[in-house]
Amino acid sequence: MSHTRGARVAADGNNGTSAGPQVDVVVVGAGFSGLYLLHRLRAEGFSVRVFEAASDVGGTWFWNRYPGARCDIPTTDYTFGFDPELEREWTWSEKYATQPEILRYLQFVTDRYDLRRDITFDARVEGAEWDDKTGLWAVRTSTGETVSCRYYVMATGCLSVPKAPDIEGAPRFAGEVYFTSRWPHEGVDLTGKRVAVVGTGSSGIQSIPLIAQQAAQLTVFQRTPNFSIPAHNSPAPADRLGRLAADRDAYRTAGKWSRGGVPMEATDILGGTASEDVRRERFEAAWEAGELFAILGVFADQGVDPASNEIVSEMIREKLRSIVDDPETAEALCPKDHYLGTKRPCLDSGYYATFNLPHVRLVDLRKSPITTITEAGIDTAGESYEFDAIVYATGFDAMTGALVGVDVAGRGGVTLKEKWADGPSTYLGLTTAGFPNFFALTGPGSPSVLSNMAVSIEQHVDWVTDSLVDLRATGMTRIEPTLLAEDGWNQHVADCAAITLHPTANSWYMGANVPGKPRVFYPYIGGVDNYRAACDEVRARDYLGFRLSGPGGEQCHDGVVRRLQPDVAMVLSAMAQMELPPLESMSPPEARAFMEMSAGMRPPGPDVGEVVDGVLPGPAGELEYRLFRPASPGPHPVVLYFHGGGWVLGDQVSDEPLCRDLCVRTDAVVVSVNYRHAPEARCPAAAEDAWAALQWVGAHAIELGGIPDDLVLAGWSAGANLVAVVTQRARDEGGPVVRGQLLLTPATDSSMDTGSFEENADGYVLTAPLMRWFWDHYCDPGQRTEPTAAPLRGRLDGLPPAIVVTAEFDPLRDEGIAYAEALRAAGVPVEHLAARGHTHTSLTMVGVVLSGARVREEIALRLGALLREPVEV
Ligand code: N01
Repeated sequence: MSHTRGARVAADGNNGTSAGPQVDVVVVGAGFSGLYLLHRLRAEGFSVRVFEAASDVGGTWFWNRYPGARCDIPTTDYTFGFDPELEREWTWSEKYATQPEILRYLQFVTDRYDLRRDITFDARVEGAEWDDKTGLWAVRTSTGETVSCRYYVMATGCLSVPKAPDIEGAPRFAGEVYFTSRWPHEGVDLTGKRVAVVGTGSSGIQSIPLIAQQAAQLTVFQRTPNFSIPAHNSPAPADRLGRLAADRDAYRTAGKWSRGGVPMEATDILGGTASEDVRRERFEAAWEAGELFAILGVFADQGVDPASNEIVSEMIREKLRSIVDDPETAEALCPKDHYLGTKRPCLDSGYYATFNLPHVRLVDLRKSPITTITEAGIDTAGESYEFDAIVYATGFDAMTGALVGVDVAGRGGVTLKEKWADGPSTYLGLTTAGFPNFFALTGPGSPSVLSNMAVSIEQHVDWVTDSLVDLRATGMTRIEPTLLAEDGWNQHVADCAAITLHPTANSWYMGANVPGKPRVFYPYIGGVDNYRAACDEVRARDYLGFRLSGPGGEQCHDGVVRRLQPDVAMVLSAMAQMELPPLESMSPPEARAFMEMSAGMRPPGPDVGEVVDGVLPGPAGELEYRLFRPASPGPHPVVLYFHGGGWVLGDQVSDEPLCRDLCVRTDAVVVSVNYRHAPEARCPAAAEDAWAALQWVGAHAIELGGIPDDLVLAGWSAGANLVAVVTQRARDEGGPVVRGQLLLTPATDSSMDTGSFEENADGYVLTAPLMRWFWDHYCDPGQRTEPTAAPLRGRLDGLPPAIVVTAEFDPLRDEGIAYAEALRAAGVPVEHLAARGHTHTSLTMVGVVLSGARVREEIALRLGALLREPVEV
């Protein structure tokens, strides 16, 4: 395609239809994202038209002109980084620029790249329809124009549609009414007036100190107190400027590959284990820095661990109490109903101190809700107030409001609003099935509002532009995600959110601020870095999860780009970085020493009531055990547990965090018994020991604080293999009574030729070579097919109910599934839990792989049912 500078005619209008599009791309919105997209597409030779509802560029920064409006990401970072020349030509005056300065910047960018000539202002896009026959979009605007285009991009922003005022009586008020998000361009003079501000999110908190400077009386109506820290606005911070000046490219690259889009030193300090001095020091540094990501990153675990979060939250409350003179007002301002960060914290300039002014008053709507707005003011349950002006700082229909607000109809006339009635569904937050050639920049399912928007916008624009260039180069004219890819992405977005505290809050991130809006977590919280890697991978794998077609042919590499649980992926990547030697390259004693050292670094697992060490008699000497007793009064059911480690590694304490977790979740005594290991004691020594342990524990239940005959066997990996073996033997030899068996990612067969063995041969901790090493140490080839080594080959009828847990990325997955199916076929009640996105080891990583907790909870529920179910003995 040739470069058609300034032309409004698409260069590629040939997809086998008689009429081509009027332009290649229609873009909605001329804010940060629309402007950069126009620049990039034009430079690549695409014809583009941008429609903008406002009378000028700026998007968010055109509309939000309320006093005090500033960015909350330092302008060293909240700025375009795509062109070093542009960066040389523009100098920000402050750490956090004001709205007028940001608007001037966007106007400067517009003029510098001569963007205006392709933007139609005062034109709102009202509808867009896909024609599947022609492969074109028809885009309708409020000016009556309809434009056909090949690609339709909504660059409409995440916080651009104000939430409708949902307060009874609002239209009745006879005084002046203002919305922070639609502030009059000529400004507002509130001097000498009685003013109400409703809402204490970022907009309220930024504007209240300035409104207080003018108003004769200011009354702030607060429903939810929000966390706010001082912005400490000043000239741009010297450290960031210094890093930028020293190596601009390195600084920008660090931002692109950071979690939030701003270069930051990530900490591995945990709130719970840090000393009081360290806690205080880290908090004070973040408070002084006055940066969002600093206060959100005081501890590595504050976004996932309530106790760690509370440490930072309480330190903020302490600061607040020290600023606000009136203790009752201070207490009302203290956020207590949500975890720090689960609603966006604010950066303020004198917000809390404003409440010390004699003419400023806080009304706590939790105590005294608004009953109605009257002609003269606001009535609460306790009092009537009269005002000259009401300012609504009540927020936005975030992330999806602007997208579903336009009548976008995809294939078959289905609208985006219809498709997303139960919540947004996207692939990469950019595209959605049924809507070919449609892109939503910074859409739901992308990091967007959780990140530095400037960085996220550039990444999205680059991805879309590069994709359109790729399509053109290969003669493709259509791109659409598959349902498989989209469902997989939605699942990944939800998995990422589920391990955080975010879903607990009534936030706009959750759609909770708009009545009737679906409650899901809208943005992607897996990090700008991980997100960028996923997008890059999709392209590198030749558009994985997309269907492409055009004169160049058709292609579809269907698949899911992120299948591992996000925290499992993090652990695997951290392990890969350590370049650890493979266990099978070591001797068994070396491997044992290595495992013991690693175990010393993990979290210990939850507290239990009591831990008791003991020994029991085995066929070749004493067997050590460790018993974990619940804190609740006994007696308790008993879980006899056998550890994993391929019959070569481990002992009665090697799975301690898992045993503690089982103890707490099931409220049962867990007895973890050691057994002899190979190669010193080969098969069937371990199974003989496990059998002896079962008999002894069965006979000594009362002594151990257990309920007689209320016993299940549990084991992980090789330990689960032993459980299966001794359960079969207990059936054959008439006891002891076993109520059930928990087989966690069990080794059930020695064939090592299953699909999962090949698929997951490498990269997921338990590798195929390691499994072979275990079998070779444990058992002679001739013996491996005996049921004492391979329980899958044993007789399975008449066994107690089983809970079989398999992990998706485990070489042993298929033999676990085979065992569950064979048990079921033999008439044994079986609950099979398939742990999606987990590995052989990840479910045991208590306190490290947080997503494993959900699976262990499921296990505990089922185990609890087995233990407490009355059975005929
Ligand atoms: O909106 P919000 P915002 N009666 O939704 C209250 C970005 N931003 O415009 O929490 C009484 O946060 C509502 O109460 P509650 C930033 O990402 C950035 O302030 O629902 N009160 C809440 O207190 C931010 O997060 C900057 O209980 C009602 C407030 O109104 C996002 O935009 C500046 C109510 C709304 O807070 C949105 O911020 C500004 C009712 N009926 C915005 N309805 C920067 O600093 C709502 N509220 C860059």
